[in-house]
Amino acid sequence: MSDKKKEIENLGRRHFLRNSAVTGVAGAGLAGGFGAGTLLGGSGKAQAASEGSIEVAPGELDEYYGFWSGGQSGEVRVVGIPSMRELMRIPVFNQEGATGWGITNESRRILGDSVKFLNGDSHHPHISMTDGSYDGKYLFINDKANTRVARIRLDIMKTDKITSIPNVQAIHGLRLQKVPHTKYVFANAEFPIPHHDDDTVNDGRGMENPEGYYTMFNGIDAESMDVAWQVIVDGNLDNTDADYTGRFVASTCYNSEKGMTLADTMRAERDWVVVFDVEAIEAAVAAGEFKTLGDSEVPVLDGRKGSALTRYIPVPKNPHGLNTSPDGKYFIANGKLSPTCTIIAIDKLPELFDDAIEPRDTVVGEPELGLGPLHTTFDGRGNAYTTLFIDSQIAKWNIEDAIRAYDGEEVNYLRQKLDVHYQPGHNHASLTETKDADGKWLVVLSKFSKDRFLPVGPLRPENDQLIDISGEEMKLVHDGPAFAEPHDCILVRADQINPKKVWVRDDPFFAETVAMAKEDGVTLETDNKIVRDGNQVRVYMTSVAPQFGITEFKVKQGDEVTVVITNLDQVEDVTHGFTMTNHGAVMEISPQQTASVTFTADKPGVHWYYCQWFCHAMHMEMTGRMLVEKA
Ligand code: CUK
Ligand code: CUA
Ligand code: CA
Repeated sequence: MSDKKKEIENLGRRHFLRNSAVTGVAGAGLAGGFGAGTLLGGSGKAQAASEGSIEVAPGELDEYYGFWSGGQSGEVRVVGIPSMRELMRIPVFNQEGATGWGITNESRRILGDSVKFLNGDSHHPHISMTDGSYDGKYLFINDKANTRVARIRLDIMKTDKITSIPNVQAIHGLRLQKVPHTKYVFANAEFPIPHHDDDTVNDGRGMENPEGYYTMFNGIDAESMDVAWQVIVDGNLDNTDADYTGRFVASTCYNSEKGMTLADTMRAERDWVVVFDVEAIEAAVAAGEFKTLGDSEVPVLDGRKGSALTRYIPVPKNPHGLNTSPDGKYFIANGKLSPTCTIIAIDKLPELFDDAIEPRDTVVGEPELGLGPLHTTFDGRGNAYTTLFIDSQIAKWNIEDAIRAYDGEEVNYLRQKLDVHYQPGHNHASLTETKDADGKWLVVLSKFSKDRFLPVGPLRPENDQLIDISGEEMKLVHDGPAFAEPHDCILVRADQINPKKVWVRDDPFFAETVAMAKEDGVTLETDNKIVRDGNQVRVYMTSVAPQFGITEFKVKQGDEVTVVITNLDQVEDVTHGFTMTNHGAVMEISPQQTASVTFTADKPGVHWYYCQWFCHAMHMEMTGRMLVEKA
């Protein structure tokens, strides 16, 4: 195809997408709400890769870890940057057959009662911080689908805690306290539900009266993962971010109308950002100024309009992303149905809480950027990068210039617009949510890939694009297809993460299994032993490539069998597995790990088990037999 023809086709498909996106909104009667559209205009074509900049040669390592939410797949993915190679998948809210997540006893304990859910919807991965820098200890992520928050231990890259949040529906926005350290995980529950006068929630009464619906902002203790407190708000809650003093957290609300339909949620020209005063919340909890709801013991505070705990700052219109600039100066709310972002000066918030100024007095800028601003990220050099969903672009703009323009100065705050492909949601620059923002790489999570990859049926991959932002100009350097559906990602310097190479034997991840073995008088590191306890049979064995410690055991039909395997291999990367054929039982056993799985031996006969993780030249022969006697 000629270059010219290609260019025409490119334009054609961009227009198609853009028109359909606008029509979708116009159909709801709102196209008139948008501003003039692009101010600079797109460059029209992708830039060529700057020579060699993303190449990570065979045998070389990436400079950054990326942690990707897996969206409605419920998992977290680890990606190398700049190569964009997927390094690992960490199952969280999903069931996963390679490692046995949701199947092994260790993972089922972590999933707790919520093990009954086979799905999750993870959006916002964030790593714990100390003094505003990543400390590499934990990664937290929300589950919108089943109202949970999970923690991943980054030394082993496994989920180690999952908490179901009571009295609310759908945890969406999630961020961490940055300073002095991550004491709290802040989690926005999105959907308002009926609250009742007798301090219960959503028990079937009051369903016809949306006026009585509320949602809550949640503070979760990052160490215990218990919910520390909940704050009732007006409207609903979308995204959130914290400041660099430890005192303030801000959340967007797109449904100040408390509408129950799409049209209702778009009626008001302005919704708001609600700012929470964490110190005031803690003081109110300490003073006992709270109630509890239903069976839950979590302190519940009233943060509705007029409360001392919150302030509501009007911003246009159905705002979405909320991002703190890495210099700690600003909260930036992304307008979505307004072509603007709203810049809120954090140093004015103490005055606002003292009622010395009005809510809008905290707004120091409101730059017009283009259609559908969703999320903003930063390079640490004073520039912001905002995704424009409808325009399919990234707008690079200068924050201080935008503030000057708001003051009436004639200054162009827009630096560049770059086409992305297509319909970007989140974007994220390296280290941007910490004070160490280094402005090297920008990842854009495009919701549509359309024609960028070979077609794979009606369901298409997303397109995660990598942009070099180290220079004056943004340069698109890589397209990366991704399965459903990365909402957000973070980029962390490789030296900030220190994963273990093999398990340590006293790891709390399998401590309960070790305790069970102790009660059975079994030393996991040496014993191959079968313990019968009524109709429960516990089969303890070791593994050393390419052999299980027990290659034959006998049980009775109907027995509940628990297989516990301790992998004695010390060699990095020699992971074994255990799969019992036709029983749905599977697990990963990495070097020095103990893992266990429980199933019912409900079929008489011979059932082979095998190692499903290729570990050795004789891996195929790493098998054994379970002999089930007829009942
Ligand atoms: S949200 Cu998906 S594009 Cu859940 Cu952070 Cu904005
Ligand atoms: Cu052990 Cu394959
Ligand atoms: Ca609204």
